[in-house]
Amino acid sequence: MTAAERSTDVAHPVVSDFIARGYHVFDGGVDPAAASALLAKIRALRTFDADLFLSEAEFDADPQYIGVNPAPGRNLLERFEDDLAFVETDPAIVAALTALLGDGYEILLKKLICGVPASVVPDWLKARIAGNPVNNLGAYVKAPFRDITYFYGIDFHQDLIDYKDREADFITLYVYLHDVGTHDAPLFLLEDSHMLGGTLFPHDLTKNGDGWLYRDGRGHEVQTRQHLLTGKTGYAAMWHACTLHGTQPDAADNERLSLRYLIARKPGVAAPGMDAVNATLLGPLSLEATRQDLDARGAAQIKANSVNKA
Ligand SMILES: O=C(O)CCC(=O)C(=O)O
Repeated sequence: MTAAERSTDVAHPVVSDFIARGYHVFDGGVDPAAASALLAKIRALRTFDADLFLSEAEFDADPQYIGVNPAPGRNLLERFEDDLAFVETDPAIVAALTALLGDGYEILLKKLICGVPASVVPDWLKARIAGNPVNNLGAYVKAPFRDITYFYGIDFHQDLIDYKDREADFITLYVYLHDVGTHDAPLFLLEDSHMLGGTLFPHDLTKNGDGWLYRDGRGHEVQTRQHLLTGKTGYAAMWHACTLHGTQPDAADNERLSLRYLIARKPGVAAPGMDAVNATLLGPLSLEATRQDLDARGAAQIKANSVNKA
């Protein structure tokens, strides 16, 4: 890569947005017709109703908290590779990813996320998970349906949470497959939170005004602004692996269906955009431990939740 190409990458708006705020929203998003067509195919395969869930007795007979999320061979999106071109070859997305991560960036993971509406979550389950910081419902969903990740809200977290000992050299790309308003469990994102680098989950957040005071436990703090990611079909945004975000339980009658990608620089490939962003962070780029909310089986051992007070 030439010096001129390097400076072009660093000048791209996605890089300045990541430095200034920790995220970037794509004006106009991606092709809404293609998003709707994919959504129709998904809905033809899966009904998002109470039948997704194990009974309480079935769950208690053999609780499984690990291996209950999409993985290679158990990922609904694997059958839709061609249908995902509207995201993966979208010129604005490709240009932003190239500016941040360099050539040949790689997709670490792509999956469908369902925000499950309150109307279909069984009462026994609601009672058990009330107040938990991470309500990923995979453990309670019947095995054949674990090719999607199901959330009933998740407290503010960094996507670094799943990657201990890995550098924050990756981004998350989120695409809404239908219109998402304030009642459809939109993502809440804390602007400027990336600045403190990696910090342990659950995070030290105090609500004030239209945002949150965020402390890293190492002597730094940053005043963040809460930004709600609402938008039309095809809405697309990406954020840094240290940017705090979360969702409240879906209070609407309908599920929210979104695409979630994690995309990283290829090992050994120059990524001047991401290097420029990471050079501005005050805290570490990687953590030996990312969370302290789970017991040895992977069950919640802390009851606390900030985003539900947002
Ligand atoms: O879509 C959601 O409800 C939350 C997803 C999320 O924050 C994540 O996957 O990191």
